[in-house]
Amino acid sequence: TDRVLLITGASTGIGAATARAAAQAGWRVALAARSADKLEALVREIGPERAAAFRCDVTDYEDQERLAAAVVERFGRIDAAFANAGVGGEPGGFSGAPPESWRRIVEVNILGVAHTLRATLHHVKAARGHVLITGSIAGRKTLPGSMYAASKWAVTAIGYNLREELAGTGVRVTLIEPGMVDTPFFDEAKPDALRPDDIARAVVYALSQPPGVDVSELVILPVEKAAG
Ligand code: NJP
Repeated sequence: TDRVLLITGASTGIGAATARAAAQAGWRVALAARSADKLEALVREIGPERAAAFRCDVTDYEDQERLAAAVVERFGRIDAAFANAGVGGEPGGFSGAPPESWRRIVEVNILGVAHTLRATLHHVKAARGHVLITGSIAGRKTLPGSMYAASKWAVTAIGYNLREELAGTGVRVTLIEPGMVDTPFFDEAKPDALRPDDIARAVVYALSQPPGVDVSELVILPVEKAAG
């Protein structure tokens, strides 16, 4: 296959692992994030015939339009878009977290995803392709004081509403909902969490289905350790 997968948040963590796994599975990968140096290193690792780097801030819609155009110029098409970029919150809850941290969360996690959809859907529809979105287990349950979880509830709703919008177009929509994953999302290592590869396999699984098979949601959790 020479199908093309665009990944936002591709510089580290889940996005970078997905780039490696999808390239391994035969996809050409367009890697988007703000850290151009990390993207370039990943392109060198995967190989410049199968991967290309695009600097993009997902909060800036114009930037995402430029991204989509640049990917089409480079690879000729966008078959699948993985809206994966996201940021975490700060502690303190609604009683104490800095309000600026909420703006960032809304801009990246909610508007960033919507921008990616708006900029790429035209191309993905033309390919009768696939949209994947990184939500979270936090988008399905309550977490005390968490604006991050609230943003992921919004992402869950975006995934469901997008699915309805795209009904009958042949475009598949997959919501990826991880539990805790050991990535630079956290300041410290998380030895009991999932690995980025664990999520990358799920993404490639959804992408690899026959055309008639629509994997709508994947919840992937670490096995809980026994108490005591
Ligand atoms: O985190 P990390 P993950 N414009 O920090 C990019 C969700 N999730 O892989 O721009 C464009 O390694 C950033 O790149 P850069 C989580 O909510 C995680 O864990 O260069 N890109 C980097 O590539 C998120 O939606 C866990 O800084 C921007 C990437 O986003 C997704 O998984 C659990 C950007 C973040 O990579 C990937 O997170 C869960 C911007 N403005 C859901 N801001 C978990 N780790 O436990 C950031 O349920 N990025």
